[in-house]
Amino acid sequence: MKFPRLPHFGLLLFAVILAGCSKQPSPPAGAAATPAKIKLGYLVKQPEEPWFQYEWKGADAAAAKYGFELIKIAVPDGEKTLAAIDSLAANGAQGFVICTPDVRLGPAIVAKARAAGLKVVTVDDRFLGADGNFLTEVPYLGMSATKIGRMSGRVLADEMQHRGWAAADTAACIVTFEELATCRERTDGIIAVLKESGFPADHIFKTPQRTTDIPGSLDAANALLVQKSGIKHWLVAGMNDSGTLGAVRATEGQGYTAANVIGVGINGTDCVDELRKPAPTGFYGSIYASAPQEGFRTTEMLYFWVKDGTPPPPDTRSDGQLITRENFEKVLKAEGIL
Ligand code: FCA
Repeated sequence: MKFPRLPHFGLLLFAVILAGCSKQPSPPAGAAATPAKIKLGYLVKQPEEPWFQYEWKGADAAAAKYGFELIKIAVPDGEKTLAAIDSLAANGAQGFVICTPDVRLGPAIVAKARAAGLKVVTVDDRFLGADGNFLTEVPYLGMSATKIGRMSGRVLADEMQHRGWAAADTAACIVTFEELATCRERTDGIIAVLKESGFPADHIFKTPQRTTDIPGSLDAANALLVQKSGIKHWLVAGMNDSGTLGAVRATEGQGYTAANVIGVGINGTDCVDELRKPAPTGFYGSIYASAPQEGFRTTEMLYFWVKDGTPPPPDTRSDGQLITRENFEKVLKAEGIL
């Protein structure tokens, strides 16, 4: 069977042109099948604190590894938090990690996120329900607070013994922020270990900080120190580095020197300048918990939840390790902080 050549060629040409035309408005080959990039938010209450900057850094590393887009937003109050959720939804995000400025905002945050179809993972500060109990249905990742507090207490007790201080003229100044469970568990852990180690309970003084920053803890410690005379040595601790740093500054203001003060922080990210000072201060060390790993792991969990529908475990805890002037550079270098 013979086909006329020209018409056949003409048809073919026509088909090629048609195909070419139909391809014009489409994206480049292959792109049409690629799903849109996953977008995830990371909202933090105190972006000025190095702790949260390092969480963001860890989250950035997860975004680079898995190829999602990370939207970092500072949420210092409730209004900014709710506005941030609106903005994430408008930007096409599928979920967010949050360290909320107020744990009692939990139900409102969850309701807003649900309405916008966003998944939520909490980090550090766990949401509370209207009944005051944890909102356990929202996945949480945070410090092993009691354990880390107990480590801080152990360091205080051991270093006091090492320096040969008598309990009779030593007292403990514990700056507290009991509104937050993670903070209360830490300072309770510190106090429990001091008591277990034989430190007199009536020499342990709690003093509440109104704001969770250095000025807040400085004020809290000052209020205590001015009332207590005749104390030769102070053990100083709080729920994080800022809590302890403010209290150490307060002891300095009252004329105590590094030789008379043992200060132990928690976080390990916010005391780098202090540990780098040429001469030692009353800030002896800190229990380092990995902020970069918290940032990495929370966003990694959220990514797989969005991508594959695998929900994160309900409660994940991170551990701590002591850093002092002797080892902080080595530990923080290994963590990518220095
Ligand atoms: C709380 C504190 C932070 C950090 C975090 C793990 O949010 O405010 O400094 O300690 O827990």
